[in-house]
Amino acid sequence: MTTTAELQALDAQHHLHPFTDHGDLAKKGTRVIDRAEGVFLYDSEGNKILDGMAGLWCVNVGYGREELINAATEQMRQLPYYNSFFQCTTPPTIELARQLSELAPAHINHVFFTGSGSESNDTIFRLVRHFWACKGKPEKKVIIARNNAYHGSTVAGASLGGMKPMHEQGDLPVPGIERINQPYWFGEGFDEDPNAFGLRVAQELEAKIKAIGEDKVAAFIAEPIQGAGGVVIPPETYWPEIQRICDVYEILLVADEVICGFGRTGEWFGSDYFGIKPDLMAIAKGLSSGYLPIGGVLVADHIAETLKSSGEEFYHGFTYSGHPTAAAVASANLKILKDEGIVERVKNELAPYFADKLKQLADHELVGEVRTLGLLGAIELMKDKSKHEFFENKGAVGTLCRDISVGNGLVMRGVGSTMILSPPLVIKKEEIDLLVERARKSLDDLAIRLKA
Ligand code: PXG
Repeated sequence: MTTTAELQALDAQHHLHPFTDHGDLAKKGTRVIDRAEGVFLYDSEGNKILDGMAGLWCVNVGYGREELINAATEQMRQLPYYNSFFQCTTPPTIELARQLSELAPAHINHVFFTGSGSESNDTIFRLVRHFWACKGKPEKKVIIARNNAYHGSTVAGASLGGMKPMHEQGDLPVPGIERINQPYWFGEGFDEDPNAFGLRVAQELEAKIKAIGEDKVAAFIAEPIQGAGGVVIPPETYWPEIQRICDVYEILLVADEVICGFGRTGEWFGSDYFGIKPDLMAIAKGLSSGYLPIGGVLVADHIAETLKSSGEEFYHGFTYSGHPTAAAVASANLKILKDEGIVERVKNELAPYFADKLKQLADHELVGEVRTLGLLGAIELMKDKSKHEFFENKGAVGTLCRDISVGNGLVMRGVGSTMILSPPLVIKKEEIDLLVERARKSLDDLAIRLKA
């Protein structure tokens, strides 16, 4: 058997990791995750770790689901791969498109398949421009996005995203993208009434559209709740105002549902939670619970009809668009979510329980705010909460807390000095208790380390 040390040495020699400082990584060594069951991971040293992040916000039905394994096996035997180009399709692809049309809001009945969330947003970038060109308004090209948003790592994904360090590498964003502020009340609007802040930040969209000219603006893109940006939950006033503005100025509303989709908020989509009516929705992650890579763009009827009647080809698509094995697994995953009533259970039982338990951490000396929505949670760490004072080096504190937490048997993700949680949707109440217990121990350990 290969030892952990041997695996780590080979990894360091040959594997370039995503979003990783490799010098730092080589010093610490990688953690080798070996197997998983339910909500628990097991590393190569035999440690059992509660996965508070559902992989990377994606393993919604938990690990080890035989239904998904069987769906993949059966489909691979029947037809592992065929494409959707050249007037072809496959039965699992058709079935998944049908299921998604049923789950999506009533005005959405088409899907364009991709292999990931980034590809979905790249598709959206091209699709909105193509759509307006088909409508005879080719000058409607600008896409408005938000600071600190995450829309993926491809050129369009990273450009639409609002992560400065990503833009600094390789001259991004590409032209044609404008940006407004995020509705991050705790970090950027703390002195204001939250609802007044939400309204004011939403109205930045209107001001931006007016500055550019509505005849030049194609779309506005945003995550219903920003995930990788730190679980930024907008005040109640935010989304209705955004919807109003998009309607008034004829701007396509694009919801990036890559994290919020498939039950994370206690509704099927974050858009359902906030009562908005997007024209396009990017999906991935929870679509297959991460068992196989698959994503897509859900397309509103009026856009699909425009494309279908344009008499033109949309010159866009991927080898793996509508991949039959990935589609079969995604279908089986949606069936589990439906048959087991997982989304309703998140809404009625788990989200209130999670909120109640996690908010008990707000009394900790390091915790400035705990916020949750559905099974998304954020714990904001502060240097001095009585003065609303953040740490100078937020990232170092978040990384330290993350490492302590994994050592204590809980995966939390640090975004700056905000600790993030997004557990599998099948987590049990006693596992939520364990999660919160380990999170508290990690905060206590962190406080000791920071004082030393
Ligand atoms: N949109 C959103 C809202 C996302 O969260 C993507 C698009 C891109 O999806 P793909 O499948 O191309 O990765 C994402 C992905 C993190 C982290 O550290 C978050 C994501 C990916 C990797 C890391 O929180 N989100």
